[in-house]
Amino acid sequence: MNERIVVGAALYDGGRLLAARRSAPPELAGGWELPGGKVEPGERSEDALVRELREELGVEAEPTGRVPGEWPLPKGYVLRVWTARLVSGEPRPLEDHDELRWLTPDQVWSVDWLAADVPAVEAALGLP
Ligand code: 9L3
Ligand code: MG
Repeated sequence: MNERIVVGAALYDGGRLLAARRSAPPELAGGWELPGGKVEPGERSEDALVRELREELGVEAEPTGRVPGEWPLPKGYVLRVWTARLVSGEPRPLEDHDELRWLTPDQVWSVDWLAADVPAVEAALGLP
């Protein structure tokens, strides 16, 4: 039985954190999240993170550290988060998102984060 792990990126650039608004599935649409997705069987978590950011945002990024903790998701998945930095490219909402926002520290709670992402974002604040 595979571990059900979803990886998310606290992608920081110049002290701002990237938030992505989901466009799918319908029950999550409109909610904001740390971009990322499911780890595939046999895949390393950091590799999954890099792959997801490439697919979803069209950027090359580098994980810089694990954010301590893990947070439950529906269907037995858990969310694990890494801080990350941009290596190249400018994020665009290519897949599953319809808006991206770079949030300054005072703007972090201005978006409606998905439930699981609230404690994950709290844990990631100040870590870059
Ligand atoms: N999820 C929650 N917060 C996140 C991410 C990346 C994902 N920061 C949830 C949404 C889906 C599931 O995990 O229910 C799988 O995510 P994806 O593969 O659809 O991005
Ligand atoms: Mg995803």
